[in-house]
Order: sequence, then C-alpha cells, then structure tokens
Amino acid sequence: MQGKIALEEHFAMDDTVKDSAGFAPAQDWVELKARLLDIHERRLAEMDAHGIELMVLSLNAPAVQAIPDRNRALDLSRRANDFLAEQVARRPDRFQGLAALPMQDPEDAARELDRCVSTLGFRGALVNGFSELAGTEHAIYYDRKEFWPFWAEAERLGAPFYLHPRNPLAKDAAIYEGHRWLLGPSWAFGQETAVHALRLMGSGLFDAYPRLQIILGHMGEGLPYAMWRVDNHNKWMRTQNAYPAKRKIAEYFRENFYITTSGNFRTQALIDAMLEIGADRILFSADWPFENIDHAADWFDTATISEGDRRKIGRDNARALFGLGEITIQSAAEQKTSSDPMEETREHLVRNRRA
Ligand code: GRE
Ligand code: ZN
Repeated sequence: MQGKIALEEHFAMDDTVKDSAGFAPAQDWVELKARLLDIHERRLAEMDAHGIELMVLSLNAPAVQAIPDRNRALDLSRRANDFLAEQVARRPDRFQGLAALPMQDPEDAARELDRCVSTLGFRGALVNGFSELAGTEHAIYYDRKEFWPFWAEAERLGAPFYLHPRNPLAKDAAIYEGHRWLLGPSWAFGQETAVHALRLMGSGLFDAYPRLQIILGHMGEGLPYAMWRVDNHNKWMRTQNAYPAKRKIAEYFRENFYITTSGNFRTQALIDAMLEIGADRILFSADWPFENIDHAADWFDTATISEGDRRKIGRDNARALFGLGEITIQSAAEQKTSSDPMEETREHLVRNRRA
C-alpha cells in the first residue's frame, strides 16, 4: 500500500542515543545507533521503498522520563523538541513531530505540550512510560491527581498522547531476576505499559476528560486480548474491586484509546484487535529503528484484511486523528488513490464509456 503513515518512529540526539544501547547486541549497535541518529537519508529511502509517505517522529526511550531532576528533564525536552521541529521544517511533507514531555513536573509538561502544539506545530506527545523523580524512589504514573490539569490541557489542545514503553525500575523488577530475556520488548515493556494504561482507565480520568485520546503501540500491549476478562472479573467482585471510573474498563479502551501495529507484525493479533477495538482505532506503525520497515510494510501490505480496513489502518485513521489532511493532499493525488471509494469506479465507468 502506498501512502502509509507511521507514528511510532524514533530518532535520537547525541545525548539520548546511549539510552538505547542496552537494547542491541554489541555487533548491532553501530547499525542501530546510525539509524537512530539519521533522519533525512536512510530513513527517507526506507520510507520511499516501502510506501510510507509520512512518519510522525518521537525521541528514543526512556530519555526524558529517566531524568530525576525536573529542570534537566525540562531542558532536554525543550532541546529535543526544538531539534525535531527543525527536522520537520526541512520536510514537512514527510515528517511530523510528537513532543517529548517533562512529566516530572505536570505544569512544565502542560506548558511544553502547549508550546509544541501551538508554536512548533507538533501533532501530539509521546511519553516513555512512568517518570523518575528526585526525592521519591517510586515510579510516577500519570493517573495521579496532580496530573489531571495536564490531561485537561492535552484535551483542550486536542493532542493525542502516545504512551510508549520503558522497562520497570530495578526495584519493581524482581519477577524478571535471572530472566533478562523477558525485559524490554519481549515482555516487560508490554506488561509495564498495559498496567499503566489500565490505571488511567480505572482512575476516572476519561469521565473528567472524555475527549482525551491515548495511543498504545505493539497492537495494544496485550490489552485487546485481556480486556474482557478484566471487566468480567470486576463485575463479579463488585464492591471489593470498585474503582473511581464510572464505566466498564473496555468502554474507555474503545472510546479513549488507539493502538498501533508497531513491532507486532502478526495478522492473528491484528484480527483480534479489530474484533475488540475496531479497525477505526488501529494505526499502522513500524517502530523504526528498532524494527525493520520492510518487515512492517511487507506484512501489513499483504495481511489478510479488507482493502478498506487496510486504508483506514494504513493511512486514513492517522490523518483524521492528527488532522493531517492538509499536509498529505498533494501526494494523495499523485498516488491516484482516493479516500472516496467510488472514485475508481467512476473512472472505470468513464473509461468504459469512452472505449
Ligand atoms: C522502542 O523504543 O520502541 C524500543 C526500545 C528498545 C528496544 C526495542 C524497542 O526503546 O522497540
Ligand atoms: Zn517504540
């Protein structure tokens, strides 16, 4: 499929690239590092070769979220966002931006989100899970009440918030001791992020800010598969398991969440997600440079789903969610693919009549 839009696609700066070093075997680090630091060369060539028109870029992980000092977290966010804005300005037809945010201070985060959306033209934010904060040994999760003014601002700005994985803190990772292979994308990333997302759903956040939209990668971090069981059990436990939110957890999942295909190129998983959250809330992504663009695109382009769903997931849902219409119109015309499903039929009829 031509004209795909991909939105969990990372870059690094010199002072964040080392955060990704532990995720590649030594012999692959040279390659991964080069991919992270590149934007306009190899990346663009990969996009051209595999039908990706637009990447919505974000900083690598955990970066800002792992900086316990508030001021340093804010400083890195600003520098990363300014750098990204410059890159987007060079090719706004091929790259757009998601903001890095210093969630260590909810007010700073809200102000930086406003700056990124209102001044730099970013499309939303991507945050790498919980934040570390000096003076507390606990991971800070964003269902806490002090974040609600931040969420109000995200809703006001219409800015989707991508909740991206990171590993749990060592003190919270006893279950993985001696099983390093379970850390990172193989398991711990998804577990960590799914629980964070469930905390948001149960907190009542989406009753207060019903237009808020959260994006999860990796086909929803396991949640489509697990959602029914969460609600089914809580229904039975009623009073003991009461949570602040008003509705069933799955209702928030279906109304306040989008999921992407990043790093989970499996048709069986996609079809389950389509049955649970619906094709309107699934978005194509690769997870470059941690995953290969050809793996993502070759799989997605031939996955056994309808062509209408492929267009939605590959392009149209992202255009609607991020308001990308005005950017992509020109190349959509070039590709001779229309969002109007009748256009090809009309062209065909006209050609037949002429013939
Ligand atoms: C990611 O950010 O998506 C990521 C990492 C490290 C390993 C794999 C991966 O940060 O997908
Ligand atoms: Zn990622």
